Amino acid sequence: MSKRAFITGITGQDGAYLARFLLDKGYEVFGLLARRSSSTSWRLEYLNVLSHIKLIDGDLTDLAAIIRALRIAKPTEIYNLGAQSFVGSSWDQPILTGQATGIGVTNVLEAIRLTDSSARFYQASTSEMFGLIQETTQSEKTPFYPRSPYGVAKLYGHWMTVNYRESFNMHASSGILFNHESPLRGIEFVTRKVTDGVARIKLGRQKSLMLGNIDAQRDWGFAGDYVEAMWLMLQQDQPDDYVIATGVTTTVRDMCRIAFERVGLDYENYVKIDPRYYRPAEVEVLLGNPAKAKSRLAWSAKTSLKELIEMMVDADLARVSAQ
Ligand code: NAP
Ligand code: F7E
Repeated sequence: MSKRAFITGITGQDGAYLARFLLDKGYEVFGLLARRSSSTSWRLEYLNVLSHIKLIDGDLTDLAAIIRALRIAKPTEIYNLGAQSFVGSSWDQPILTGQATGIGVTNVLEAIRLTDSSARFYQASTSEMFGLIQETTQSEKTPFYPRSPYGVAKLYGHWMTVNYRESFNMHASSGILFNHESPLRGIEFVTRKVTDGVARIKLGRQKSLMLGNIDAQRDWGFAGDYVEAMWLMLQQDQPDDYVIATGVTTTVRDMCRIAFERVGLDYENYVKIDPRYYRPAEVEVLLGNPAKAKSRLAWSAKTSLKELIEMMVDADLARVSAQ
């Protein structure tokens, strides 16, 4: 029997890459579509996925819609990637973030329990749960200390995943993924904001780039590498939690340097600081230890930050030139 996957957040960055990955493995792929007023399928078109998947209308805050979607899709694997995922917005929309990013996880877990509890479940947890870091390098054993409504909502979803695994013997795994980016990254996130800005400046469409805290440090990897880790977690005999990271951390400032150098410019001449982009509480530094994923899943990040940022600058140059 063919394997069937159901992905929430399929129109997002990771959803598109995961759908492509699973289609290439021969899966039948279904996705939950939170229908909005405008088209949200540009990423699925970019990866030539849209015509090969089945989209089912529904919102993560609507338990009945998720049950209905699971009855239609009958999946063997469920990937919960849907969320209000922008940390900055989570202070402006803390309740919506709690409902979609937090309670949404329980809705999916409950829907699985009520339909077919033998289906395997993946939860998109995050390094933002470490927030105010309690150890220099963060592993599965590092205590959590979230610093935003987003981080708090994700931590709730993380513990619900652990709880359903322990209470109902469900095959529920949680990937604690550190930042991962790609040409399909939303424009509000700092890497894509920078690579888009670099392309516009190089092509004479923009003069400068306004950023917030450029001394923040992140462990950045490529989304295309990270979706394989999600899939590997669901292929294990036992469900578990895994940190997925590169093990290298870099400042926003150095990421800017790499991006501007790609087009022969010096970031110091273009990047300006605008306190509007400072956050009420900042996560200053994140650095993951992916040793468990390496030993148990045989997974490691393949793409360096330089390769990633150059790929993103090149894609934005092509996009902006075509506009
Ligand atoms: P993304 O591009 O922001 O995608 C989020 C997806 O969730 C979109 O498809 C969005 O639909 C959907 N969504 C939002 N609210 C929803 C709701 N109420 N009901 C149903 N769907 C809803 O995020 P991403 O970067 O692909 O990340 C995927 C997941 O991993 C997210 O849960 C994120 O929090 C988590 N994560 C991301 C990273 C990272 O660095 N990328 C790291 C750790 C964890 P629309 O397109 O219609 O808005
Ligand atoms: O910020 C700083 C900002 O918004 C990174 C999400 O996918 O990864 C992502 O969350 C850093 C922060 O990502 C600007 O203050 C400076 O320190 O790209 P970001 P994030 O907040 O790390 C985690 C793992 C997730 O789970 C989330 O879903 O960059 N920064 N200046 C800026 N950030 C933005 N967005 N814009 C600026 O102008």
